[in-house]
Amino acid sequence: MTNSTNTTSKTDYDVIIVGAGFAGLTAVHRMRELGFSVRLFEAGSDVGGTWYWNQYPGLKVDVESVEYSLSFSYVIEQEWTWSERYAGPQELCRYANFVADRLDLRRDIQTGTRIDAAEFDEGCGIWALTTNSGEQLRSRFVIMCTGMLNQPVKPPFKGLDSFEGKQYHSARWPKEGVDLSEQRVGVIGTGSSGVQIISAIASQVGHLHVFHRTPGYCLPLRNCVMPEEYSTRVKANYGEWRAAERYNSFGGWVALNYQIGKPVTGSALDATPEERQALFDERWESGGLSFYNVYPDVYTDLKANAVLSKYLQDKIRERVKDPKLAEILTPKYPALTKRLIAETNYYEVYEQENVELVDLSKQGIDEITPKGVRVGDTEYALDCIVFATGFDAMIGSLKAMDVRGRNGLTFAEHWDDGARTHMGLMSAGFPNLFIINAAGSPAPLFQPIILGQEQVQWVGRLMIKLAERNINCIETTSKAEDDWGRLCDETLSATLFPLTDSWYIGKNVPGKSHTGLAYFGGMESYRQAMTDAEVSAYADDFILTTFEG
Ligand code: N01
Repeated sequence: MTNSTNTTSKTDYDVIIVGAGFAGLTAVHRMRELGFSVRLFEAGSDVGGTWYWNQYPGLKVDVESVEYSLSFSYVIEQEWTWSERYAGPQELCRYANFVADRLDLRRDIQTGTRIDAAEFDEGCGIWALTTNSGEQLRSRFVIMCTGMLNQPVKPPFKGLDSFEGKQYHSARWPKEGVDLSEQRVGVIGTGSSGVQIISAIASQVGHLHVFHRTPGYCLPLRNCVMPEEYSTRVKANYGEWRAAERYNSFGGWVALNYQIGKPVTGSALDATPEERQALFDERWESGGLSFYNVYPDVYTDLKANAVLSKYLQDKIRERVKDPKLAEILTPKYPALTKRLIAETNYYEVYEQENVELVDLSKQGIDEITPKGVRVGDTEYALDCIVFATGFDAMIGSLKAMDVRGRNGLTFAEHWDDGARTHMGLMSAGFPNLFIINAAGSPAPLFQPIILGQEQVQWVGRLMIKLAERNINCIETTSKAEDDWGRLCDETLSATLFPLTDSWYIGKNVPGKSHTGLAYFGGMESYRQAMTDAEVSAYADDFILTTFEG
């Protein structure tokens, strides 16, 4: 522990939180429970986070609503009832509002206010933040709840700005909706966003061109009106459900055919073909992302994975009648190494006469023209282009902000060559700043609401411990970052994920490094690392400072 001289220790709040998604709401509640003064700033005009920003047609959450919800409040769990098995963004935003009102969080939340800049004052260990209206605020701690999939990316196509029609990004869809009827629409991208948009708009638009580069494993979501019996049963057993979620190391969700999914142990290769078929069929019928809960070695062993991949490839070939089209739409990479895509009647859309797939696997988009999209010698005339081209995942939102730590260091500079964090929670040179569901955490492979809650709990306990010891500044070390980055990369290379280009490993953004981007070792070992830091009283891997005065 070092001592330093206090310059101006006056603060407006103990903690400033950025972002009013589920993690931000959790953080406000927890900080207040612990007795800290807190203020949350949100750029959007309302709470809801990712569900506030993503409101494109057809969007449904791909984890069951009863699980994709906050678990720290018994009152919230019991009083809120979901209307659908998989809620849409409007209902998820209503839920976020319900949480904010029911827990009386709103008085500490300022919406419509973006934090434009944050600067660490090294003289006193305090953050000075500036909002978009020029308001200046000082806080001892900052918790960034800015989301792992928040910063949209658009490929830098030649002629992008020349297009005379309308263009939209899936992640910034106008809340008032867009009338696409009779329009010639082009959708670029067939990840989760593109597939849901395509399925929803195909029957409304005049003509739909799908610009398709890599096929994904798309599976039926099987959404439905929430069965009352199911909702009641979950509420009566929420404790058991939540525990099962927390200890499901990959995924972090467990619902299966409205039951708690039994954890599967053992190798896919040791099971008989009949056993595998029965397990896979059960998941297929259950719908959604339940294939994440199959034999654990599908993540690590190509032969085990091939069994699952073939099952899912056959399902696509059964659904797509035209063999040539089926070939284009069938992925060849190991299943699960890119996020599964939960859909409703996606493959069937291609049977419609007004829908045309443009295969980009051999010839990419050459340019956007004033009239549409050109691929090779063909120009596709369009009234509207939808970019469903994804996000600068894990690091994008912090890199885009003007956050300056020690020596004016920004995240854009610090993470230029790959993400650098310790446990995905802190970054060297950014004292007293915590990040939730971010780079270096298991967030891409675990339910981010649960992870966010556990991280916020960890931060809260840390802040209490610091206060008890009269320490007012904590910072992780470069060595801890190096070690954690190495661990992230080792856990990644022990899996099949490096075999496929995806946002999990930064390969959706040209030139982006995968180093330290996410922790692939599962939630149990991640939790252990967080616990070890606490047990050691932050002695290793952290610098603790007390400012006098
Ligand atoms: O983004 P993506 P997303 N030319 O990166 C294509 C979560 N999410 O917004 O695969 C042509 O997955 C790219 O092609 P390719 C979920 O975790 C959840 O769909 O790189 N195409 C790909 O098809 C998800 O995984 C929900 O060959 C180009 C697409 O754009 C994550 O967000 C809903 C291209 C991008 O797909 C991201 O999903 C939505 C180019 N130059 C999202 N560049 C639910 O809960 C990119 N593409 C339901």
